[in-house]
Amino acid sequence: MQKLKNYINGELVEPISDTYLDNFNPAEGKVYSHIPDSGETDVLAAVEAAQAAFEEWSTLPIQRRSDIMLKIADLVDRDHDKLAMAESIDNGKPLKLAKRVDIPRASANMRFYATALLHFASESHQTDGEAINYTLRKPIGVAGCISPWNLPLYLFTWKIAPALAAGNTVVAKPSEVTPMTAYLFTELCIEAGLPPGVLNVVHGLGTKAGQAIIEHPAVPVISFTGGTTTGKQIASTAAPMFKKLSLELGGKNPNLIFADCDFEQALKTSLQSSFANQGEICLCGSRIFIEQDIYEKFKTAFVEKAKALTVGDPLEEGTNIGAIVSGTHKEKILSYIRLAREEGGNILTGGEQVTVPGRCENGYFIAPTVIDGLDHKCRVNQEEIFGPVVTLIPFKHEDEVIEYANSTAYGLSATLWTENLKRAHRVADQLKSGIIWVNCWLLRDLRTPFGGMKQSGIGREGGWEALRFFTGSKNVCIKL
Ligand code: TXE
Repeated sequence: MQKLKNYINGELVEPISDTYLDNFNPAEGKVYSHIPDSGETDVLAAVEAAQAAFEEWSTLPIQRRSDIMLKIADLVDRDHDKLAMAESIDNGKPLKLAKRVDIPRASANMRFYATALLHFASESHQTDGEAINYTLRKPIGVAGCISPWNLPLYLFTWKIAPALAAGNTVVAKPSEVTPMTAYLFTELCIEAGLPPGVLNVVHGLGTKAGQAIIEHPAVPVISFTGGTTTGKQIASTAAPMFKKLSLELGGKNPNLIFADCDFEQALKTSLQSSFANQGEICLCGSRIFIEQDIYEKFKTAFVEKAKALTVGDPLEEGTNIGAIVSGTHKEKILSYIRLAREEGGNILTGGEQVTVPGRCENGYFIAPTVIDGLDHKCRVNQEEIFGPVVTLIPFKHEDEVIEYANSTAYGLSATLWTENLKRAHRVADQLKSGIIWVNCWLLRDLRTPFGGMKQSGIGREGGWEALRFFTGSKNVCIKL
């Protein structure tokens, strides 16, 4: 059985403790590889390597930094099919999704920041002929990048690319639930000739290896994507150490469908925003608010389409819904479905786990689930479920649905369906979300600021935001 290794100082190495964790194939419900159960000593070695590499990497001509990052992107593209297969096996997502979304976006993340760094500039201010100010933006040092299991290589590269492009060196920890593609990525870094210590990847538990990265005094900047609860834990460690912190956390995203929408488009895209990646995307629209006049029409059509989705072997072309990422997460989702029943909800379709015959009979599968009859304030409509579960809620007036949409502790994204331009601007302005899609979903321009409000996190990723996050600014004022 394959044993993954840490990537420290340019080499693939065993964990110092020589202890390993089981890595599951969620579609089959069984262990298929082992990952290092890294601890503080592994993290210390990684940070030392990153510190030693910082001077050279941070002063490397930017074209050289760009070239190496572009070479890595080329190798990701070369190994597209291998990486997509690995992602599908590790996460449980349909192979066709990994091929179409996860791996191309990982390559795009590397390319985007490999070229952005060539154009990243700062500003200068002239003060009434008295003085000239110029702002320096310099790399900070060793960046800690911690990524989750839902879009493993996509979100791992979304963090390390800007950190590296800005001239930092990195100690990264992918989720212990889905470590495989980050491991394969480190093999490509070696092949691309990334200098030793520039990127270090330490595998293991969040509360052990992850915590050791957060609390290491020589890691002044942390970028984290994961659950809100974990985000609070990380912030409580990092804040007293005055670390620079970016937190991309959970969401309970509203999807507002007005009667004047393009009905077929709203229906088709809402199916995607509800169940793509088994609903395990922090941007999924898990609360669907439908204007009363079209509520029954939308409900009937949406439930019919949800029923038609194929839950199956992630490797099969016809599969729409793959395996839930872990047994633990499957139980969490099922607990919320039970809670929905207790809170008086109607399960319109789904609501139970599914047995997929053949090789996947012991895998973790849940049917796409649609629930209505619940108040917008109940727990199922307030708490992140992070699975193939959505609720339908009717509304009569615009100000009513805006109140409902803004009623949770989260504020990551929102989707809005209307053909009325004034309403689109008016409602988007009032929604308390960091990202708002009108008549579309998950249409991404990497230059745009990405992040949430309230308990969906702090800071922004994307575009210049990420390069500003991963650099420190210094203003120099010179008397004329
Ligand atoms: O992720 P965790 P989990 C949500 C989703 C899910 C919940 C928890 O609702 O049910 O978060 O998911 C590392 N110090 N999202 O528990 O714990 C951990 O090893 C340092 C939304 O699977 O947040 C992993 O690498 N690191 C999210 C990463 O943090 C720590 C995507 C995420 O793990 C740590 C995933 C610690 N103390 C889940 N504890 C999104 N916003 O996309 C854990 N980690």
